[in-house]
Amino acid sequence: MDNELEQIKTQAISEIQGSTTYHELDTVFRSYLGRKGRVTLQLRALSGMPIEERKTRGSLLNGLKENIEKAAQEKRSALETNKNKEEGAAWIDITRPGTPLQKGSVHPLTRVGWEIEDIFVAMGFDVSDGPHVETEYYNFEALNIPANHPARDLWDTFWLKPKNAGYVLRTHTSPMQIRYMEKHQPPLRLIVPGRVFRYEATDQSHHFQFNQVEGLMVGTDVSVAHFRAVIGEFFEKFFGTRVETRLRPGFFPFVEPGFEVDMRRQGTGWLEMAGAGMVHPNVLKVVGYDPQKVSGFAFGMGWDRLAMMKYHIDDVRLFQEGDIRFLKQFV
Ligand code: FA5
Repeated sequence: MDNELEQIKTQAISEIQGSTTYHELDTVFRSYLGRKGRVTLQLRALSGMPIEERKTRGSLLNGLKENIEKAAQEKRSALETNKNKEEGAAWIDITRPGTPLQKGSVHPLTRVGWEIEDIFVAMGFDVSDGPHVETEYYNFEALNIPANHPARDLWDTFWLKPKNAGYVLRTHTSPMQIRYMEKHQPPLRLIVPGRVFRYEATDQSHHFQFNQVEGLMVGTDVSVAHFRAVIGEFFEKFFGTRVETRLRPGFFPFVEPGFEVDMRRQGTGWLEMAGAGMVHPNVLKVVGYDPQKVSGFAFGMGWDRLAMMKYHIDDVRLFQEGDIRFLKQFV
């Protein structure tokens, strides 16, 4: 093969092997052996040549043509194999069962919160919420706990800086008693579910941030008997059975008399569930009510403790650790 044909062969084979798609391969192939391809034109030119030259050159050109066709055929097969491989990798068996999606669930404390609200709403209670950052006035003073009163030590408080600005993370939901009474007139029935914060060490039944439900009922002749009836009805509905409760005397500056409410379920000891009492006359006066005409009861219940009792959880900290193995039980 003369030099020129040798060059065409090398170039054609290299271009053919470098093709990455059928389309590219076809274009290369046609540039040599298509109707106006380089080799085709040379084949056509043979007819004008003297017979001897035509023979020699014709055989060389036909050899070249065969080489190009062979190389193109091989490349076509190679592309075919790759295509099958790629398609094989992307192939999806739509009849295969899928991986089930992980199902989320409502956090047990949220669920308990909803249940608490439903039960009290059914008894005619209004539901309200208040700020987590509270003023000293609402968290303490208006609740009959003046500055420097030893009762302030009952609640270990997170003070916001600077301390003399008088802002705290509310230590209980009781400030909402004041805020609500300032805006409403008796008779009233209210619950306030919400988060509270205390600067204290944690243990099985104590957390530094937990949830309470405040309850307040004010009207004419509201008495401890009303409180017992309401709280008894609540426990029965919440636990779906009668539960044993007891009232112990307890001190809270904003009630008089005050008591602690304990409850016991089969197989468990007594657990303090709530602080409660008859609203102190000073508190009624602060919001402009006349203690001679109206009376009321108030309570502050540990919502996390209700969840502990309901689901037989022996450590309150589990509710806040976000451990998926624990939370999965409540799906
Ligand atoms: C109070 O916070 C009063 N505000 C309750 C009250 C309201 C009394 C209205 C009278 C009238 P006490 O600090 O005891 O009280 O908390 C109330 C309830 O919250 C407790 O009975 C308990 O169930 C729950 N509790 C208290 N401390 C924690 C804590 N660290 N972790 C989880 N639950 C707690």
